[in-house]
Amino acid sequence: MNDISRRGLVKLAGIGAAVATQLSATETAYGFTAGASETIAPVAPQTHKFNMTVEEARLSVSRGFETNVWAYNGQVPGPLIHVREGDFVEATVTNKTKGVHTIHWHGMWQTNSWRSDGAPGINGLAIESGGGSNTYSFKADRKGSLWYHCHVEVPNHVGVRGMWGPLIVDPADPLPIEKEVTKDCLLMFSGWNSDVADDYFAQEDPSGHLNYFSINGKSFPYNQPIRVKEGDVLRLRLFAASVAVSFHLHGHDMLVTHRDGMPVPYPQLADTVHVAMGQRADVIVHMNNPGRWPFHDHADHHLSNNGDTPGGLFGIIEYEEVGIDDPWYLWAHKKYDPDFYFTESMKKGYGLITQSGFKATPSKS
Ligand SMILES: [Cu+2]
Repeated sequence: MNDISRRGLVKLAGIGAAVATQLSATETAYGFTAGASETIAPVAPQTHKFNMTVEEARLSVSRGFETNVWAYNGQVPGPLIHVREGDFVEATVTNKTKGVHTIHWHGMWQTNSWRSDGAPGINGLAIESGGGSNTYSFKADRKGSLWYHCHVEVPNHVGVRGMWGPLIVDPADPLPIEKEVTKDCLLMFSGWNSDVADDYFAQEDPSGHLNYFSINGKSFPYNQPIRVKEGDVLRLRLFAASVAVSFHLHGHDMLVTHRDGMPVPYPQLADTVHVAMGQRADVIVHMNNPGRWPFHDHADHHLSNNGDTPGGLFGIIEYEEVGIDDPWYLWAHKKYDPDFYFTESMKKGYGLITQSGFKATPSKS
């Protein structure tokens, strides 16, 4: 080995040691190995140009409960936007509804692109109803678990009309622990108000009286299990889109690695993770305890469907090893959708990735 490459390695080891200092205590306790940072070949930034729509539709959230939504590309949650740090996004959005809307790209700095921030009357205009359009252009200058949402009459449009979707920016320099992840799941938490379900333009603040709650647009038991196998390293990306959650997972500790897309200085083990309105938390879980395990919000009101329990923000992790055929298992006959938590979509490369499973029923106009 010559001196130059040795010096390079020493330098790299120094960087690795810095990361390891941050992570080692928790990672060691947790059974992960903190490897030295690897050099990552720089990738040329790409430009992702795509079209989006806002459509009037009916979303079935729970048995007996449908609501009017303004759905990005006809689906709730809106389609996954998945890019890499440093890529460029050019999204042309056409508004096919009777309301006015924007897209705010929550978390982006919008350096030199402030007019694409989506705050109406402040840095741009809302997109006109009945076919108006706007193009948002910006560089993905933030990384991690971001999201997008409308910024018009937020208590209605974001609060109870489903105007939100995930925006994942892969970091150029992922932490060693991120490279261990074998399964990615995105969970977007929201509330609904059946009193205003049929009236897009109800006058009262509709987010003040929520009586249904959902993960990715469906209340328990109409949502889906997360299927894993022993040895999986599961990342849950938690999005408090329109309700705050105290997310609890049975049988495991979760390592909180990122808040709002950014690595936390001291990753922390927790069995309950609070995510305030608008925030995101990434947690990584070592799947080492085969069984069937609930995960749920610990705000008790959120565990009901208009008062009926169990319901709302509740789900189940199913280990393959234990199967699902106990006759008393309440989800034994569930039809399984492997993309309900965007797991398959996250493997499909970059750009705008739609999910047919989240399509709402188009409204007749
Ligand atoms: Cu809107």
